[in-house]
Amino acid sequence: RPHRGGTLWITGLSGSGKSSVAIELERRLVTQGRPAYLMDGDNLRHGLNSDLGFGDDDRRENIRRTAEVAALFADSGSVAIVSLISPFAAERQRAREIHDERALPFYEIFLDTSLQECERRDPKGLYARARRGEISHFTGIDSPYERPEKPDVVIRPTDGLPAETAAAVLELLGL
Ligand code: GGZ
Repeated sequence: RPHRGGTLWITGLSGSGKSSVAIELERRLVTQGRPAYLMDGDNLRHGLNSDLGFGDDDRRENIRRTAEVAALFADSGSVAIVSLISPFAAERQRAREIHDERALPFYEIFLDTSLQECERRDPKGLYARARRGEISHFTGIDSPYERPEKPDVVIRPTDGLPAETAAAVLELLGL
């Protein structure tokens, strides 16, 4: 029986914990023998999306391209795991439609970590740099993040470690 593909689309602020959960999701699926592939915004910006910056238009194009590639993986029978801030509701909706049009499963997973908590963690020191004015158009500081209104899954920092959260997400989605 061939595997059914689909896309797990993880949205949230920088430092919200998207990558950690995404890595655990990929690890668990692959361990189960399911083809899964992680697409991380930070990594994609070194290759496929290396021509894009952080202005609104470039972020929209970043989301659009990544959604198209995710749909290709999903269509091939893989589970595409996307870890992208994807701050705009309209483009996340468009990503869903790209999948719907091809009858491919798509789940929006919201890493609901507050700006205050992300800024406290600041693993790469980016928030501090943004506050000092060294980085402009930083999400949550001087660039918007539109919270999902009806995400398929919400993950909060109090829900546990990434490994536990990932297991719960896969259980919830029946994957
Ligand atoms: C937001 C930025 C910015 C600005 C650099 N705003 O937490 P990180 O560091 O490792 O991952 C973030 C990544 C965001 O890229 P995305 O492709 O996910 O963003 S979007 O979906 O909005 O297009 C962050 C780093 O790039 N980074 N400058 N100005 N994040």
